[in-house]
Amino acid sequence: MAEGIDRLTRPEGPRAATGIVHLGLGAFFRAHGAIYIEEAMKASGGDWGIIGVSLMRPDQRDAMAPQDFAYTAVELGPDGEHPHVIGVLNGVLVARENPEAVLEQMSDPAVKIVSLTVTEKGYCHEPSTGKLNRNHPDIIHDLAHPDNPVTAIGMIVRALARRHAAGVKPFTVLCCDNLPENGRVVKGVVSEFAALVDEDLARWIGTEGAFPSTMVDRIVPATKPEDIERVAAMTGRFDASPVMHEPFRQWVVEDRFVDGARPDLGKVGVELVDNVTPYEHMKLRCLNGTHSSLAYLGYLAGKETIAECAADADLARFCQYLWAKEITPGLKAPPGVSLADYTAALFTRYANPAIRHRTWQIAMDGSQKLPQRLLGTVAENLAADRPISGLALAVAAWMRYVGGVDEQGKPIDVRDPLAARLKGLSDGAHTPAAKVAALLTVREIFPETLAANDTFRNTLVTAYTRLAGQGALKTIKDMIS
Ligand code: CS2
Repeated sequence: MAEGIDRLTRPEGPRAATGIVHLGLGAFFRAHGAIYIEEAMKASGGDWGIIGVSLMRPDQRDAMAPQDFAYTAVELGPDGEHPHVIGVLNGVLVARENPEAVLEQMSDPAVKIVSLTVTEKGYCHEPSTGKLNRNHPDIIHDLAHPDNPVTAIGMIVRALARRHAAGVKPFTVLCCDNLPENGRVVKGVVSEFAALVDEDLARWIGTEGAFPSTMVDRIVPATKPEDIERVAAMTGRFDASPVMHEPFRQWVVEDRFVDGARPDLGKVGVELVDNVTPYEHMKLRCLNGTHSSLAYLGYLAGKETIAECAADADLARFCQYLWAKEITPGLKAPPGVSLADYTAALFTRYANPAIRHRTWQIAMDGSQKLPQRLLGTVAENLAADRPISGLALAVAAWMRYVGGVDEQGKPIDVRDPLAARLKGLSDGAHTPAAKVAALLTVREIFPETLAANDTFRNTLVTAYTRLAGQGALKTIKDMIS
């Protein structure tokens, strides 16, 4: 701890009783949903205090417990850094240490919402189909040990089973991850898992439960050690776990909660809608689609952050090209939204030099991200005779990336649940065409029809060959000139 500096303390005032359990307490939720929920309680009251759950590691709890679970959220704006102390967390549980405490908390009738940010891979589904992966070792574990679950899905089903048995209504499951129709996907995997346990339970979840889909947006780079030092110097308080975020935020939520029980989110700028799909397509494809494209191409080109990519004239033009020619032409804009304004604002967000969002961080878990970010657009463009060369270049860059060697011949630290398999496929093939063919066989990522499409395959081979032969920057330059 920085010497002579007091530890951060909770903001004064009464503490709200717990109404929400949040699974997967990472920086994103603490910089997004938690702040909205705190503001909603300040505006309209309600018992919506949050118990966070770390699924695996105790670090987050251990860092925050000495400061009574308060933390600093720092807005990184063009005019400087603005810290706010957030006191909405009532505690943090660590599921691996004590799954029973988590199940008890989730079974408490006072808990009305279980929200989640467990990242794409946390749903143990097949990204290309959205179905539960029944061969997932953790799912096999949770089916065999229902009172000792390790996955969010196992925890939700067990807690719902206990509520069902006790005659307590289900909680609303509020997914806040970047999945397409995220509520529907979670409902699907939860129902499939529940049906393997007890048909009656699955029926009850289907009729009484609620799984609203949401679109979440705020850029939240991982907190770095130097951020912790800077926050201490800025605020005069030591916070072991601050979060850093951009000024922009958006949360669009389908207004379907069990008994309508939720914080007054509409009061604080959350958009409550009947159908989130157009918002979520826009966001996943425009933002996350280009984020991943810049992450793979930028990483290969030696760019450390998205802001560095945005400052590179060729990568910037490539990103604008993707939006204008390949992504937005097939999108249906949400009511009242101009896609041109939306993407222009996105570019300004990317260019914010205060946000040091690493390409390596965004490149993680590509196998779980590609389908909803890039491949859906590719499939629709192929069907409608629209261009795909920019998107295919991004997918080819991912193929190079998972090969595990950068353009200088240095190893890449590839983080992905399928990393070993992807590397094996890439290493086992010796020409660009063979590598593309090998990686296209991964059905969890590429659906059969897309993998079999000759235009897609040939465009990928051309792109891969260029990336391997002349590097990412030259390939991009040639493509957009
Ligand atoms: C990013 C997202 O890490 C990633 O894959 O694309 O976390 C992105 O920053 C958020 O979705 C922005 O809302």
